[in-house]
Amino acid sequence: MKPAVGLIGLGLMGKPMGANLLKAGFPLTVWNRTRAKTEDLARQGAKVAGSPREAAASSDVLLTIVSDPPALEEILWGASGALEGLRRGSIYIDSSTVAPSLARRIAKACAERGVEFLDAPVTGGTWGAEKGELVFMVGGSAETLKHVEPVLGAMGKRWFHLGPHGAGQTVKLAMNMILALQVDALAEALALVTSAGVAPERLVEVMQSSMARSPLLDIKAPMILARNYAPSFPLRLMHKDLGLALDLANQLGVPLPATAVAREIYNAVKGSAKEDLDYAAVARFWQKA
Ligand code: NA7
Repeated sequence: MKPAVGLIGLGLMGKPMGANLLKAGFPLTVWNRTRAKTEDLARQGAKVAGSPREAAASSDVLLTIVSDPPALEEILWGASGALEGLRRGSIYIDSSTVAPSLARRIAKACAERGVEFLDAPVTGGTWGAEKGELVFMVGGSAETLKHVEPVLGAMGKRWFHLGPHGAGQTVKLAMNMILALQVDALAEALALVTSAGVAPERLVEVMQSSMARSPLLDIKAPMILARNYAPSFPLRLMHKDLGLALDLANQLGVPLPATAVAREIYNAVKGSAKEDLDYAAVARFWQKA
């Protein structure tokens, strides 16, 4: 019999992940702060819990995917929080992107309750979440990971065991630094070409035949050229991840100069935006000028 899965956080990522768990036949209980977002999954067969605690209590495997460290702390340690609901012997997986130190704190709290924890942030964006092609970066015990492979397989195509608790989050922060810097570099190069009077499409065309080609270019260049920044991966979350990477670097004494500059550019765009934007909108830093 398939384990009962609980899912907390039905944002851009969580909702399609939940739909894929249902499609794969897992009994699913969901909770979301804004209850209206549970309706689609309820129609597809999910039960809706009254609190994070209730969702955790009904699960063999609990999965959370919420915005940031304060959101995760709220659903775990806040009123009717999930931690107190977790059953001894159950497994808890967090797929939010948060600080590695928070992942280790959660692992400790879980161990005290006889619960196995994995930090398992994802890459692949909403597109990967919808297609069931996410990639999980996992920290924690390899044996626990083995147990939940069928659950991860319903939502993703690959998972990497990267080390002890926090290792998944560390690699995820490094991954997002690279994506943020790539899009920032693309936006700068497009600004240069455009100012010099060459059509920006031509740069993209040449890049597609060069070493600078990347899947990221396929997705983000059309958004920048069309100035269409409907959020697939929101800029506010990329800004958060760059901050988390810089915090980690500060703790370790590792200089990240390019990331520090990029974070200021993301910060400027985030500060001047009224609407929720994709992180490709970092190009607005130059487009406004
Ligand atoms: P979204 O679409 O912004 O969704 C965020 C989710 O987090 C959504 O379910 C929110 O509930 C929930 N949230 C945010 N703050 C809180 C608090 N304080 N309490 C409870 N729940 C909260 O993000 P994505 O799905 O794109 O990304 C999720 C994670 O994956 C994030 O860490 C990324 O960096 C990677 P709401 O619906 O607003 O009530």
